[in-house]
Amino acid sequence: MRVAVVGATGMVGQVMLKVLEERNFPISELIPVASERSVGKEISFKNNNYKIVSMADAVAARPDIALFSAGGSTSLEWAPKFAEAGVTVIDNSSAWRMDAGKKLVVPEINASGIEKEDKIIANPNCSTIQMVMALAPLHREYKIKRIVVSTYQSITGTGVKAVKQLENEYEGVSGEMAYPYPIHRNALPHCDVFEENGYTKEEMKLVRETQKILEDRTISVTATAVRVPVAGGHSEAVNVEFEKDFDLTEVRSLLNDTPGVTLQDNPDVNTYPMPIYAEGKDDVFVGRIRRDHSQPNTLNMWVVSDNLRKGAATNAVQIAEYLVAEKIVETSLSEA
Ligand code: 2RA
Repeated sequence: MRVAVVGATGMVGQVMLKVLEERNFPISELIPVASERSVGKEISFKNNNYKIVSMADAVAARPDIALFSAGGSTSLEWAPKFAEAGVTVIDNSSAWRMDAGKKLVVPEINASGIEKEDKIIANPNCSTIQMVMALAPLHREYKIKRIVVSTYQSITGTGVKAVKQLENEYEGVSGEMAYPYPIHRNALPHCDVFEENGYTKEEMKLVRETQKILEDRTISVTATAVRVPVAGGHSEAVNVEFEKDFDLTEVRSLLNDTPGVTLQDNPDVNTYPMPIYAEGKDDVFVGRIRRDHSQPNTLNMWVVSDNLRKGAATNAVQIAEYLVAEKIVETSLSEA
């Protein structure tokens, strides 16, 4: 496979390259793509050096698959150009996620809906991916009625500028601000921008994307997304009401049997998910599972995952793996 990584120098792009290498994705040629200022620079991949190319040159090279993590505006402009050239795009931005004609995919849940005609496939938002990974098996069994979720999101979700801001604040030096306030010793109830309805885009992604991925518009979701001075991953307190009652032992068994989900749930010995444990891993970790006694058919859980991996890069690479395994993408366009 000839694979382009668009946004190869960014945080997620770098993790995409790492994951492609770790999972030995069948790459015959890598085409790293970044902004004009990076064109010509070299990156190392599988002990080979590759020159970064421009978007136009990457389209002309006609890769088989293009993994995008370059922001929504770049994706809106360039993903269609790659698609028109016959390239299958897997895009990590929010640009295409709610487009009725585009698939929004978490492979373990709905990859089977991908067809050859899908030339732009959307990677869901990180906080959505980890939540639906934990909830999908329970939805199938007990049918979700309502979700109340509070997130505690890593600064890596914002990017390099936020990581640098926290480092500066640790060291007591001033510098460029990624947030309107200090993040050190703080918690910001402000991820992405505010919409007219008083919720942030990040909170509304949890509402809209969850309904699309689970293919159920009857699911009610309300969210509060908070940025915290944590690096290793996003954490979420999820309260979920089902149409049907459940058995806690069965809930644990369903989660335990779900590929990509790892139970970490034994408070008696201080075992529960934490970002310092999840960092660098691909699973979604679930713990603090307990019945919500304040109302029937309702469950509480704590969900943690590395937002740069399963929340972005790994999910995108897993979609690419599915495309190859199911022969949805097979021939190398350059040889066609
Ligand atoms: C964030 N989910 O955490 C968003 C984008 N990565 O900021």
